[in-house]
Amino acid sequence: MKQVAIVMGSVSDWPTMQASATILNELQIPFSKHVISAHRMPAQLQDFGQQAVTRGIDIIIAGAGGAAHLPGMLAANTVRPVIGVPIESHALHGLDSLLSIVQMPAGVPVATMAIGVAGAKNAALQAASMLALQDDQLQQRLLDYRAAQTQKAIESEAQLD
Ligand code: RP5
Repeated sequence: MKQVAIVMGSVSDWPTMQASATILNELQIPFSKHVISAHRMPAQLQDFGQQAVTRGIDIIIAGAGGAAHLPGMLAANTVRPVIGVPIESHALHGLDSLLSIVQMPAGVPVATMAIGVAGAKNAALQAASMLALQDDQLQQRLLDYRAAQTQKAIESEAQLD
C-alpha cells in the first residue's frame, strides 16, 4: 500500500521534491510519485483527489511553483491531509508559490511548509509524524532520525578550527 503520494506540478519540480522521497525512503514509508499539473491537467487533478481514499493514500505531499494551485485544488477534492511545498520559482524565488499555497481561505486546509528543499524535507517528516500516531515502529524510526540529527549537530562543532 502507498501511504503517501508525492504529487508535483511539473517534472521540473522533481529536483526539489526528491528531498521528500529520500526521507520517506529513509523512514521506510511507502510512497508513490506523480506529475499532475493543475493548469495543464485539471481533469486528472480532480480524479486523483477524488480517488485518493479508495487508492489507499493516507497523506498527499503536493509541490508546486508560481501561481501554485495544485495543493489547494487537491485538498478541495479530498479529505485526506495535504501538505504543500512551495517550489522556489525563478521570477519571485518562491514567494509567489508560498503565498499561493499558504493563503487558503477558511474551509479547506493545506499544511504549508517552507520554500524549496527545506520544505520538501519537512513535508516528509510532517507526514511521518502523522503516520506515527498509529505506528509505534515508525515513531521509533522518527525518534532515531532526530537523535542522529542531534548527534550530527553536536559533532559539527569540531569543524570550527
Ligand atoms: C507549476 O509551474 C509547476 O509546479 C512548476 O513549479 C512551474 C513551472 O512548470 P514548468 O513550466 O517547468 O513545467 O505548475
